[in-house]
Amino acid sequence: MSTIAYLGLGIMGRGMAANLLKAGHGVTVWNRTAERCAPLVALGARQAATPAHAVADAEVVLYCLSDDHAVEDLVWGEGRLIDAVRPGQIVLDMTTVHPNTSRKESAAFAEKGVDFLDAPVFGSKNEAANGGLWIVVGGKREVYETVLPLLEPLSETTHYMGENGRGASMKLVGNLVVAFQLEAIGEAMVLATKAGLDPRDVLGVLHVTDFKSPIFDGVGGALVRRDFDVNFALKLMLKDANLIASFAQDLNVPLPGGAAIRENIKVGVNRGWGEENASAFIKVIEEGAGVQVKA
Ligand code: NA7
Repeated sequence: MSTIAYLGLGIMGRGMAANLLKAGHGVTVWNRTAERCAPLVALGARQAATPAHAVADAEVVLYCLSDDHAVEDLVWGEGRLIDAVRPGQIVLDMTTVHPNTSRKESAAFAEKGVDFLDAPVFGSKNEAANGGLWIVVGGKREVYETVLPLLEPLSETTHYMGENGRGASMKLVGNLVVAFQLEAIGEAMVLATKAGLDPRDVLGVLHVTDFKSPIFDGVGGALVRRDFDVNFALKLMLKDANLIASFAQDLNVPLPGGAAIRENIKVGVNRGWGEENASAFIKVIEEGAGVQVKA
């Protein structure tokens, strides 16, 4: 069993830290808002007052924060993680960040004799809680193989994508597909509703066709129930859409569809739905059509 530090106990981090504890690892947790550590302490975690205290005895350090700015704060800013790590430790960043941020982290940790993996995850609240995430990893293959036993209780599958930055790149590629699926089910359900189709009948057909998708089932079902409770916040989806746009810009890849979806997400956040589930931007499509999808 390993000695682990888990930093950042948001929706994703708290599920992953709990699964590491359940797998029998010794876990020390830290979160910027200290009260959020309580449920993990109840499961047997040790709570640290600072990131430096959390990583002092750790063999492996994992963190999952909201965005690139939070990672900058933890590593080089207030958290000063870069001063706290020791040679021989392994650090995994599970946040969705720009691949350039992953490469910057990797270079900085390498100077300290620390191996780094970018290891963002697909899945949201339920998959994090149930150990059903899909993890995409960039970094040295031998380091990936060393940490695989730790990733198993967190994930349904893990995927080695190549050098540092490639895990982060895969995550943005996947999130582009997710964005299209949300836009697709939103536009389809709004059109169907305005055409007088019963939304449940529409979902019944989509569920069995050769273009079915678990996202269509999940988001479509929540849409007819008007359930926008947060699994993955719309404000974070906007963050990801901005990352995808910047990543594509760096590579001079046109993403006309992605750009259109980003505009809808932006409007949704400006309408005050940023703290709701990512699917809440479908309300922007509804407003455009003057209908509401409900059973
Ligand atoms: P949440 O539930 O919004 O959690 C975000 C976490 O990041 C939470 O622990 C925050 O601490 C922490 N955070 C945010 N800003 C900072 C700074 N500046 N310094 C330190 N810690 C910070 O997000 P999710 O768990 O849903 O998502 C996490 C990632 O996975 C994200 O990249 C998604 O796109 C995918 P707090 O509790 O607010 O003090």
